Amino acid sequence: MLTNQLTPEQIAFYREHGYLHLPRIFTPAETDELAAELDWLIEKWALPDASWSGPWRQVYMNADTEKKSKLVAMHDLHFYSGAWSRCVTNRNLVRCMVDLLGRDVELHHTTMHVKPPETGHPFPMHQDNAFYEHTDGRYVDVLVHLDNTRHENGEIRFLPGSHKSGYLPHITRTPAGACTPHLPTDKYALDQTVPVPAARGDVVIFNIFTVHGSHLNQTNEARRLVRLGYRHVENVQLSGQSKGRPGLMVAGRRPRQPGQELFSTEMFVTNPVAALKPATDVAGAR
Ligand SMILES: O=C(O)CCC(=O)C(=O)O
Repeated sequence: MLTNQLTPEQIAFYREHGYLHLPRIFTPAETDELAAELDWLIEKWALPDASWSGPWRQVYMNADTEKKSKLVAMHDLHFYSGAWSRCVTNRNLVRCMVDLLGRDVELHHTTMHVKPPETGHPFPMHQDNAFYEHTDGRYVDVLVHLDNTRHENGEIRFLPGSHKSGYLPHITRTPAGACTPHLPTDKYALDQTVPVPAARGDVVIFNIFTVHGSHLNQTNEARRLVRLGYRHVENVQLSGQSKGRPGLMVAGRRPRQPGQELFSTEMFVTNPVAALKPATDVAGAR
């Protein structure tokens, strides 16, 4: 079995705090290849502005920045690039997932988050379970760093131990209509969080219930991150992004339940254009 990549101390840190920084999971050569492929994806496929909506925008940005702020994003990079397929099955990374999730691990999604220079979109505090709701906490999000991060370009920030509270109610509507799920800014402030700056080739992982967010990118270079979502194969998804879609088994096996059918061979997306619309157009996705 693929296991024992993480030390007992690292596993205990993740269980206690709900996140963990893992330096140098990818070699410099692997990181260079992933970054080059990411740039190609940004040019050819990504949505140039998949910004999140909601009243939090006025709290974290002044009026001028708010108008200019953008997020470059797309889902499922591994459907478009072989390098990103190799990334999701990286042996060291998969061993970490087995250490945290158990023997049978399924890939759920990959999502690009690129904060463009100077006004790259902040993220209000939220739990990822608000976007892809699962039955339990056996779900790890992995942020692959293609650039060094720090305060100035909006490194990831966490509320330590917040995963222990389980799923919290998020704001999903305002009087003006639906908005991107987020936690109230008066109760969950970015300033109360722990920053986790990381280097190119590092990953930062966190639990699906860990409250997190990030500040604006104020530098003159893009900040490129890709999130990979892995779950225990028996952690059933209840709603949101990619629900009902089988994922790649990256470790172990998919147990068969009594009477369970094989997966359909029909295409699961009937309207690929609709599937790529940003969060503001597709409730529960981003
Ligand atoms: O890209 C960021 O700074 C935030 C990432 C995030 O919130 C997420 O992946 O859920």
